[in-house]
Amino acid sequence: MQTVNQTATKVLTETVTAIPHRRVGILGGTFNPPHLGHLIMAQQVGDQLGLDEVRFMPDAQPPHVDEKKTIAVEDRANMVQEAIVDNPLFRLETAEIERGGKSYTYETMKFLKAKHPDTQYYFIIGGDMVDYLHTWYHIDELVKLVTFVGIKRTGYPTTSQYPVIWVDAPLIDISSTQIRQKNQPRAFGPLSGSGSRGRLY
Ligand code: DND
Repeated sequence: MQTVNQTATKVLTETVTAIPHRRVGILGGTFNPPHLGHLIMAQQVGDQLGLDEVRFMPDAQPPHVDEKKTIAVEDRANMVQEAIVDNPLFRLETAEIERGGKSYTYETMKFLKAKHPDTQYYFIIGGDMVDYLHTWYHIDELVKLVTFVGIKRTGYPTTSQYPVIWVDAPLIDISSTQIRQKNQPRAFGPLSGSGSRGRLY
């Protein structure tokens, strides 16, 4: 009898310790609009870190210190959904849309971590943003909730006062600002923000 119990305990312990933590990348953004650069960086991080999934998370209201003007979140989220739908690694994370208001990353990650305590979150940002982390809301607490992953970009330092894992990605010389300024729907297809919903930019 004693032997059976010991065996059962051993099996249970092994089962529990064998459950892997889910490792999820979060690519937060305003996605105004989303573009190929976002898809490439998400894929690179997913592949290089061997993540279970990468979630694209549109902010409801950009939380940046320098205010960002943007189109409606529903339109940005629809464009993201269209862009990622064929990639099994990618998902849409709607936590910030559902919460509404200013989308402070700390608030969102505190919420997601409380909901899924066993998930390890990797928050992906472009190398150009790493230098601004000190301006983020409650950054000292946020770095305890997530692992930041920085995408190397030429011309930007790969050092930070905060812990950041650096990932190489092919240089993607494209930005949402350029796309809005060029405003060339045919050149970018649905990601330009045109189509069944009409012109957004
Ligand atoms: P952006 O609006 O800058 O992203 O926001 C990025 C994330 O940071 C969002 O989740 C924000 O809520 C969060 N944030 C920013 C500032 C303050 C706080 C939080 C706070 O809580 O206080 P974009 O839509 O412009 O781009 C998405 C990501 O893609 C960014 O990390 C950007 O750097 C990156 N990216 C590129 N990286 C490499 N090569 C390119 C890129 N184009 C965009 N060509």
